[in-house]
Amino acid sequence: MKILVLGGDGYLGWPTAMYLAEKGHDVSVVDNFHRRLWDTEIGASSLLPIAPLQDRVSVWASLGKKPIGVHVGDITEWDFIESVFNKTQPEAIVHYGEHRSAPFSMLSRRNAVVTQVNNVVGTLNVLYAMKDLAPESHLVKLGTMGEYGTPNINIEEGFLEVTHKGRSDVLPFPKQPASFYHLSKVHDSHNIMFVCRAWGLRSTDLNQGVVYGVHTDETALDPRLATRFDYDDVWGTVLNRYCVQAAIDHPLTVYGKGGQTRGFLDINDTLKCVELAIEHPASMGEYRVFNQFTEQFTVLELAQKVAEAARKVGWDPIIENITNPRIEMEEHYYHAEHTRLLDLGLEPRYLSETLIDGLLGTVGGLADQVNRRLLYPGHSWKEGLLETQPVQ
Ligand code: NAD
Ligand code: USQ
Repeated sequence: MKILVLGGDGYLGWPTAMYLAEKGHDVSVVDNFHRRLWDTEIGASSLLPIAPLQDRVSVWASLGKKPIGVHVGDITEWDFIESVFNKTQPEAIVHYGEHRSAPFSMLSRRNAVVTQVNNVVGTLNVLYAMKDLAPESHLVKLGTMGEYGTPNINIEEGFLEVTHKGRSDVLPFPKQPASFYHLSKVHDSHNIMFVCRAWGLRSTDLNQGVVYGVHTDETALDPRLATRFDYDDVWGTVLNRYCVQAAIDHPLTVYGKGGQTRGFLDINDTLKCVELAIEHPASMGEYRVFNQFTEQFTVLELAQKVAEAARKVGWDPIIENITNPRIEMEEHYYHAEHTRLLDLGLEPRYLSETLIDGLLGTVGGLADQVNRRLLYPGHSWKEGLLETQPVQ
C-alpha cells in the first residue's frame, strides 16, 4: 500500500516509517523539521543522538531495505501538501505531523497560537488534499486520550449513548482537555468527523495515551536509525523523565499529589496499532475512534515503579512531590475503555516487561549526557516561562 507518514522525522513517525516499509509498504515521509527547531528554542535536545532525516533514509536503504521517500516541507502550506499528494497518490495517511507538547502550548499567547495554527491548519489542508486528490484514502490520525480530560464517568471510545428527556442518541463523548495543545486535537477531531459526514471521507482517530520506549526492531539495526528520547520539562513525558532522573540520582518529580491517572503504551504497540488501523480501514464516510493505550497508572504509582526497578539496578532515587506547574485534577476517577484495538488483534507489551532493560538500561548508558537544568519544571500553566528558562 502507498502510505504517507506525516511527521516522519519525529519520535513516533520515524520508527513507524521503517516498520511499515519493513512490512512491504511503499512509504514516504513528510516533515519540516520544526520539532528540531522548537527544541532549540527551549534549549533541549534528545538524550539519544538523532541523525538528520536524510542520513536516516540513506542508512536504511544501505541495509538493503525498501527505500523510504522524503518530502521536506510544511503541511500548513497548501502548495506543498498538494504536490506531495500528486506525487505519491497515498492510499493511507498516517498523520503524526503536529505540535505535541502541552507545556509548550501553555508558555505564552504566541505558543498557543503556534500550536493551534500548526495543528488545525495542517490537518485541514490534509483533509482538502484527501477530498480533491485521494478521496478513497484512509486517514489514520493521531489524537490523544487527553481530549477527554478526566470525567467522573467511564470514558468510551469516542462516542456515548445518551438518553435525554425521553430521547436517545449516540453522540461524541464530551471533551474537557487541559491545555491548548490538547484542545487543538479536539478541534481536529471535529473537523475530521465533519468531513467524513459531509464529503464521505474515511478516518480512524487514534486517541493515544502517553508513549514510552525507544527501541523497535528497526531502530536496533544501526545507531543512526535511533529515534528521539525527550526528558526535558516541556517535551519529555513523565515516564521518560523519571527514568532519566533515577539514572542521575535526581528526585523523581511527581507533580502535586500524583493521583493524575493516564493511559500508557509501549512504542512498539503504537506501531502495531497504526498497522492494525491501516489493515482494517474505516469504511467510506466512516469516522471512528480507538482509544490507544494498554495500561493506566497514576503518576505517583509510576514513580514508585521506576524507583523499585531502579533499586534492582543499584540506584536509589527518592520521590519528591513538587508544586504542580499545571492546572489539572490531582485526584480523580479514571476508567477509559480500550477494547477496539485488542479486538483487532493487539497483543500489548506491558511496562513490567521493558522498564529495566529497555528504559533504565538505555538512560543508564547516557547519564553523563543529561542536562540537569531541564529536570525541575521551568514553566507554569499560569505564568508561562519561569525565570530559570532562557527568554525568547
Ligand atoms: P514529535 O514532535 O516527535 O514528531 C512530530 C513531527 O511532526 C516532528 O518531526 C515535526 O517536525 C513534524 N511536524 C510538526 N508540524 C509539522 C508541519 N506543519 N509540517 C510538517 N511536519 C510537521 O511528536 P511524536 O511524539 O512523534 O508525536 C506524534 C503524534 O502523536 C503527535 O500528533 C502527537 O500529538 C501524538 N501523540 C504522541 C504521544 C507521545 O507520547 N509521544 C502520545 C499521544 C499522541
Ligand atoms: N507529570 C509529573 N511529573 C513530571 C512530568 C509530568 O507528575 O515530571 C505529570 C503531568 O502533570 C501529567 C502527567 O504526568 O499529569 C502526564 O504528563 P506528560 O508530560 O507525560 O504527558 P502530556 O502532557 O499529557 O502529553 C503527552 C504527549 C502528548 C500526548 C499525551 C497523551 O506529550 O503529545 O497527547 O501525552 S495523553 O496524556 O493521554 O493526553
